[in-house]
Amino acid sequence: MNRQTGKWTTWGVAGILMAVFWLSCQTGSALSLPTLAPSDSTPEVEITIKIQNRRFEPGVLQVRVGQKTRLIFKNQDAELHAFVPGGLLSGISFQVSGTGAPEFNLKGLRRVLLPSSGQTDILFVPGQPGVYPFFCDLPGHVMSGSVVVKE
Ligand SMILES: [Cu+2]
Repeated sequence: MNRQTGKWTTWGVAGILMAVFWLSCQTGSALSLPTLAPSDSTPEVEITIKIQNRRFEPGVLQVRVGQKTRLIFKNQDAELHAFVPGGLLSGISFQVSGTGAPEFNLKGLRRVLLPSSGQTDILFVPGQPGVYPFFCDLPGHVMSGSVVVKE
């Protein structure tokens, strides 16, 4: 090995060490974000939305980017309602549980039908800040609300 090669080898090793360090930082930050995996014990924020007299109550919800969030819908009316999430859950992972009936389309979750006295939980981690309107699309129901996702 001549002097020139030795110099480049040193730089090469330094470069690899920097790449490994950078990758470990990336992995570290990725691991600190909450996921929906059962092993993830990150605390959840729970928000209960009551549906009563054809209204979502509260109508405006505030959540945070990266905060594991559980929306709990309780239909206290004697009739069927729907939760249409709009773009809120587009491109992110979510879980739907409870007595609601989720319906899907090519974009993801189209809506969840909420039976009378039923409860549906939607667990997700908000990804993008913004205001996401939601509504009930059953005929004649003029019901809407919005989720405000803050940084
Ligand atoms: Cu409705």
